[in-house]
Amino acid sequence: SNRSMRPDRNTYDGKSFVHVKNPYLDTMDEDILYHLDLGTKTHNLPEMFGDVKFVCVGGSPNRMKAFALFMHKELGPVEGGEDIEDICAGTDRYCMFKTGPVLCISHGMGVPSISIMLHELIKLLHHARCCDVTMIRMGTSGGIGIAPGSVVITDTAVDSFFKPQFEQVILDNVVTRSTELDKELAEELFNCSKKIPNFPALIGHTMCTYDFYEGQGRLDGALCSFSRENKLDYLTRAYKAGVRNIEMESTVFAAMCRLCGLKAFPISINAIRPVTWELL
Ligand code: R2B
Repeated sequence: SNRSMRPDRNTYDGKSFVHVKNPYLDTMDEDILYHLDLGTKTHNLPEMFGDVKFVCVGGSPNRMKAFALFMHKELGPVEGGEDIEDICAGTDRYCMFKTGPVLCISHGMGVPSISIMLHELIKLLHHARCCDVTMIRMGTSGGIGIAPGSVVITDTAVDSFFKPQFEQVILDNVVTRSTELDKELAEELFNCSKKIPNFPALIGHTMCTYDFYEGQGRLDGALCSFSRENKLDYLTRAYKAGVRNIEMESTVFAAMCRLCGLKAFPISINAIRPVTWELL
């Protein structure tokens, strides 16, 4: 047989499976996905999720439910009627909806919140033996020097120093992980956006910060230790480095998906004022 296992890409028979890079997982009798209220002994994960091809994540539970309902209608008449149930109803940490091959999950705000969700979601996709999965973060963000309401398709997720990397603290070590994304996917999505009338979209770098206020140069937090000039200087340097929007999850999203063999891209819509920065 010409069946071949490609450990480098985790492909089998041309299909790409999800990597989990943890030798301890195989030795565990049961894996409990605490914050999703799911587990390998309590749920039949392959039956529930085996057909998932697209995972859409976003910060707010209500927005993810609205998107899941939209997809539910788009995909046409399906069993179960008009409504969809929150699969993670047993926890109020995250919410999850599935319609056909599309899984929608909320991730809360910031790197630690999305990272907890991604650990458990990636293990879920692995246990369910899903293949050829594409992950999309559909988030909100603040644009820099671009029209409010426009959509940024991220080609590279960068940190606060404009570097394409994510620094993960592991025990007391700092491990630097790449945040490089699939550029072809970004182009593909951009081409789709051109076919939709009045849909302002662009490709650019997305900067991920650990703080919404001082970390993003806002002057209206409880603390502000820099001047208006410092802020403009920083945002101008970010713009010159290719950054077109700022949010709080893209680097860990890119780094974790990349390491686990998942195609991923973040896209984010820029909120209308006061979140969009105009560079004069
Ligand atoms: C965008 O919006 C949230 C902050 O308001 C945060 O989750 C992000 O990345």
